[in-house]
Amino acid sequence: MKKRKIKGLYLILDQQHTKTDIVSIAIEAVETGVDIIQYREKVLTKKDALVVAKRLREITEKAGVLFIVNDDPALALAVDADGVHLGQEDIPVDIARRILGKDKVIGLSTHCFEEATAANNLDVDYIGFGPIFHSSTKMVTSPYGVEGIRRVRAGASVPVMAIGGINHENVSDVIRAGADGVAVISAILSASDIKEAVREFKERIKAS
Ligand code: TZP
Ligand code: MG
Repeated sequence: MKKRKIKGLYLILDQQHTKTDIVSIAIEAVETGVDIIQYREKVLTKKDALVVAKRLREITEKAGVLFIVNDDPALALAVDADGVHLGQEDIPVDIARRILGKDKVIGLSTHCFEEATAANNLDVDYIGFGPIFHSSTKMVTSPYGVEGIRRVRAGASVPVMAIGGINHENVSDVIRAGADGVAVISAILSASDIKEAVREFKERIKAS
């Protein structure tokens, strides 16, 4: 099966960053047009994470939304997710590819220009690059700004998802700078109205 292009609004669901159940957030997000959902689990046991991942897979499958599991190729395979997202400290891309096969999506986080360039020699389907702005989710000392996106996009052979402090106010600038999509945590997870937050992102991305 041909892999879909990675682009648009990429929502990272991490229960550590919200009091609202992430499964209910997923339901609202797919109803309002989110393109990709990532399940990011840093706390639960594998067994409990499997229960959440299964639910998220059902919800995304039904809606035709791409589903990515953070860190864990085995969990991704167990629930037949569309792929996995790896950090620089995670299992190497070539090993993940061997585990997952050629049809699954592999994404890689990059946090500097060297890592972004090095990703061109790896079998990845997209890279995440950031932080673009200051973020309430992650300690950031010197964000790259939209200039960073421009530079990474120019040198990248795969789609680039911008991450870090992206919100309704700055998303248009990020897309205009060349990002194929935006990966978001707090601007959606901490919104009082999830549907409205997703809708607004989608409209701004479309208009950019
Ligand atoms: N990597 C770079 S910044 C960041 C990650 C995981 C946090 C993004 O979260 P937010 O809340 O969208 O700034
Ligand atoms: Mg990781």
